[in-house]
Amino acid sequence: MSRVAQRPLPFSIQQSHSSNTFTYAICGSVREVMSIRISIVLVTVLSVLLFIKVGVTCSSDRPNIVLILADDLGYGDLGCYGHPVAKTPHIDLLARQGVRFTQHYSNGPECTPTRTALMTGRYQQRVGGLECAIGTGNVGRYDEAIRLADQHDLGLPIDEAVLPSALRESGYACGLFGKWHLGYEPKHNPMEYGWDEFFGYLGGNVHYFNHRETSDLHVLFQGRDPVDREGYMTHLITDDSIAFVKKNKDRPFFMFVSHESPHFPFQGPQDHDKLVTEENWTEKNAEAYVAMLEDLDAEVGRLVKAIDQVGITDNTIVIFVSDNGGYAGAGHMGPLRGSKSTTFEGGIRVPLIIRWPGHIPTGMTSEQVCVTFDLTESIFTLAGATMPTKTLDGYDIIRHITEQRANVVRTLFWRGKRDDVTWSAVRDGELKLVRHRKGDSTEQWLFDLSKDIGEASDLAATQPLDRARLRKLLADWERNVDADR
Ligand SMILES: [Ca+2]
Repeated sequence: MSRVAQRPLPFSIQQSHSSNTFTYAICGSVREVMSIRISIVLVTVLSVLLFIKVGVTCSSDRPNIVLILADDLGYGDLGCYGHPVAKTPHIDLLARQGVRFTQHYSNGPECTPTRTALMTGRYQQRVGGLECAIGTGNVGRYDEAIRLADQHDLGLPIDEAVLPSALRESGYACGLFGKWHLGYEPKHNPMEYGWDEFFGYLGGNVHYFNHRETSDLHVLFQGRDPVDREGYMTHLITDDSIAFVKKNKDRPFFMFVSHESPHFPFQGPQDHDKLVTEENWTEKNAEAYVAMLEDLDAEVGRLVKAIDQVGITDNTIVIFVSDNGGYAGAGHMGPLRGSKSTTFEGGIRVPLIIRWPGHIPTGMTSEQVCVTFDLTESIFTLAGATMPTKTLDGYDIIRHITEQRANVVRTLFWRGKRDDVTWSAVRDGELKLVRHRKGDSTEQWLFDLSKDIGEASDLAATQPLDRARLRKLLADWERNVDADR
């Protein structure tokens, strides 16, 4: 007992000594009453001080979150995922320092849909008009999107976007650097969604050197204002990201580094003088593509070095991920079938690497099936942010890793639209149903991914019960998300 009583308190008691001295000058019952009152006041004051101290400690202990999103980076586009040519030592090092996922999916087979899921933490189909990439200059590309564009409403509705606003409310500094692609209208400017800082472009892709869209539209913004900058897009994004890290290193921050690379137009950092016009905007160039990948890798390395140099390595989660599969004929999808815009694996299975020294294992490979909005769920939890009233669809994948849980079985859905084409898919455990509809014609396939990662053997005819079961899952899910509009 005496040893416990002599243990130093976690706060100073000098103030109580001095107050107690004061009480001894008062005599009789008055002295006792005063003593009790003063004690109550002291306990209250100390409780408040302790609470404030604990609160401050928690706040400064909350991790920084750096989310690096590559654009159209295919499953096989990194050295650590088997690219045959490109050298990506910095991203490979991140993988060795953390966890590399082999079954991570983007929520959409294109840019806008995946980014919608990232910002909302829910299936993007719960929001209208965002199941296809918004076209250059704010163009809707399927019926619902066209309707919304006509009424100047094509973009992410403010009340659906929860990620930056919730983190900001919980005390995080929030910065977005690079691509937005969730609306061109002023009411859809990123600054309206809770970002403290934004530098980047509103649409899907720009010329890497003059930063204009293929239509010659000026879309580069600093906050709410149009801006002109000199330099290669990937480098400008990194420059502003590093400045944000230095500025906010002493408080919790969430930074969304939304790279353009390696999306077309295919211009490497040395291609200043290459003539890029509307005619050759999407023209493939293997050499330029590799140069873009290697430059992206170097810029990720430059950013991570800056994070390490300001001394916040252990309290900063770095996530590297892609928004959809690689562009056909340019990106590498490794053993996967298909490419961007399809719901074959090549369109949606993408690299994901997470580094958080001291909290998650190093050099680990995870086969846990996961998807973009799992990152949203994880970030919410890490930031201690207040969960939105709408239920998020994700699974906390970072907690899954930190607690080293056994892999869990997932049932996940995809649907993307463009013109009269709809690509859909459902993955339930290892079985996956893929459906392609164009006008009135429908094709569908059933695959067992545990044996057939390349989706080469269609089981639809030989496993009709599985096919029917997955079709029903997909139909039920479509009814559910469409009812949310
Ligand atoms: Ca993309």
